[in-house]
Amino acid sequence: MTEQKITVLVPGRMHPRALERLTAAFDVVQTAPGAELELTDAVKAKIAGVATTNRMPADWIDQLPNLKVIANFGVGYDGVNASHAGTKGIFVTNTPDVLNDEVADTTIGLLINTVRRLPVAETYLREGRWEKEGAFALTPLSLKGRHVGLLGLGRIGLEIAKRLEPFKVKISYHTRTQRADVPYTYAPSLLDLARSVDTLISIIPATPQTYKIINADVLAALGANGVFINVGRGTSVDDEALIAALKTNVIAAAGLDVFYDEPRIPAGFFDLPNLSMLPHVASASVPTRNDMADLVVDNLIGWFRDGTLLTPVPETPVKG
Ligand code: A2R
Repeated sequence: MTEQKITVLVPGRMHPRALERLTAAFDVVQTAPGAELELTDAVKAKIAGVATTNRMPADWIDQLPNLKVIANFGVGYDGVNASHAGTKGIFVTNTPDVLNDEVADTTIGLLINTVRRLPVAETYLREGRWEKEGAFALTPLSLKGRHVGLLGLGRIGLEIAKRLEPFKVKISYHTRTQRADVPYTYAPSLLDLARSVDTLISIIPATPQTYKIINADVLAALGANGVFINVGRGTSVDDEALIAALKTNVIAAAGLDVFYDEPRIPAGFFDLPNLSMLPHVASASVPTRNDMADLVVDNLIGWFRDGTLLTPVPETPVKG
């Protein structure tokens, strides 16, 4: 196969199935985390494709003179400088849609964990406290009768909204552009959304415009019965404001799957009994991660076979 002559760089870690398929189709150069671009100029000149897990800054792109395409593992590609790649005629792909259901399912799980304190209740049982101390304390919060606001109603946000419908909660949303195809109430700003709901779910990408937009004002608007859930990106949240809001009951509870500087968690988070945390696992099942791995590899194979990209990002548009 002609693909075997093409060199693909894997800077750092990569899903094992993606790596296995890449190795079968291409000459793969994999570098260690922390030494991603430690390569000779001759090797750098051979690299035509990159498969990465959300890391490809401009200066890495600039070191690869013959790079044609960067395939990102993940729907969020904020760690890949796609606009810089675009100016150089280099295409970027991501892995949308194949993870929508998994992330939406996990979001509902995290919401219920947060409101009904299920992980705390299980720990109580496992520690033998049920038998010794009696029934686990009633949860002050309930999902019943809530009004949920979605910050972001894209591919994943819409799946979350559909899953919320059978819970009989009211649903509103805020995006920059109102959607004509949904029955949910539109809020023209994030602050308007926070004022009108008691539960806020963030499922927006990390961009300069979304940086720390969930701030003290938004949390105050959400109110004392408020629940905040983040399954988008940690950079959307002002962590100091969130810690203060949870400590002083400006809001009632929060559930986070994503963090500002993963896997480092602010020390203040661990002391908050009204915070439920997951280690960024929303898409982390074997079947869903396999589908994401296949999409990474199929984008690269398609491109080097006949110029087909299955899922190019908007900054580098190509017809698939
Ligand atoms: O604003 P719009 O109309 O482009 O709607 C998008 C919304 N969004 C924003 N909403 C308010 N203010 C912003 N500055 C802003 N920027 C984007 O986020 C849209 O409704 C949603 C993104 O949807 P998709 O592009 O379909 O992304 P998907 O697949 O739902 O994934 C969302 C994010 C990923 O970027 C990862 O960071 C994370 O979830 O896994």
